[in-house]
Amino acid sequence: DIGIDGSSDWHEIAAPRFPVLEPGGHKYSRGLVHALAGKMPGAIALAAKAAAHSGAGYVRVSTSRPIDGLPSAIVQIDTAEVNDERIGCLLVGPGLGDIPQVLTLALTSHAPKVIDADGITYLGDPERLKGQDAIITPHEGEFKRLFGDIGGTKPERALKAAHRSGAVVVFKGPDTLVASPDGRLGFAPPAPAWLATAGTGDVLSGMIAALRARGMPAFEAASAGVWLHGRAAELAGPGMIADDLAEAIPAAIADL
Ligand code: NPW
Ligand code: AMP
Ligand code: MG
Repeated sequence: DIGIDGSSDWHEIAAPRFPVLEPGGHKYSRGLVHALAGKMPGAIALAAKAAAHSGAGYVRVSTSRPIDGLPSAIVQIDTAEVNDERIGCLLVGPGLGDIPQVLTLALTSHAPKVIDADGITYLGDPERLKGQDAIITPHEGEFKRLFGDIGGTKPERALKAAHRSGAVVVFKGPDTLVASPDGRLGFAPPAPAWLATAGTGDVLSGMIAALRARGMPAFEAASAGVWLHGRAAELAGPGMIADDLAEAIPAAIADL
């Protein structure tokens, strides 16, 4: 039985834990995000760009073919050092396509993880998340693929999914909410309708990965990421595309 209590908004949950930049830090101490690419390089490029704009000191992408437009990220062809101790967060799923082996490789890593998109689809069984320090970011379709038909309201379904998988669940949509296996629930403020456009989910996964890599705990990183994502969409305005959304992140952070 999971009761819905302790619900609160981002300011109560995550604002006090938002990372401050240490003047003496360096790129590794500011968080290394390692992203695993797949068949659609555009999606991981959006996520990598969003992670960099969200303050990750270092973004690395493993891929089997070159990815354009990412001069600040290290792009590694045909290697994936998923057990590098410096990884603050591993990101898998955006643009992955039908390469479940990449997900299986990610699950061998001890690093905290954000699993999105096709990574969620190819998990198959939420039991595979047990013992993983994972945040998953499903939309309604991905949620049903992984958890089947869980009854109840959206908050009840999210909490049951978090409880079953042991992962923090960011259940996306016009009314995104964040559920923790320990029963905490965070509600995002309503996001502008123009956020529903291709690639914005990929941007969100990169943002959350950066905040996790910068040291925020999973539930707080997920909540802060969702809140900043909606705020960046407001600032980017109607007609924005996912590329614009990633570029609006620094203004959303400056606005805090
Ligand atoms: P319906 O229409 O409701 O019956 P998929 P995806 C259902 C990459 N991308 N929101 C819906 O069914 C992603 O990262 C690459 C959305 C629909 O048929 C993934 O790797 C881009 N869908 C991959 O593409 C930019 C909902 O689910 C199905 C839903 C596929 O991701 C774009 C869609 O799910 C994209 O991000 C909801 N709220 N509720 C790039 N630039 O390279 C139900 N559905 O098939 O997993 O497709 O989300 O587009
Ligand atoms: P994805 O489904 O992975 O492409 O992610 C889409 C993003 O847009 C998520 O952050 C959703 O929460 C958000 N989103 C989807 N539908 C709406 C909507 N109607 N209004 C506002 N935001 C939405
Ligand atoms: Mg998506």
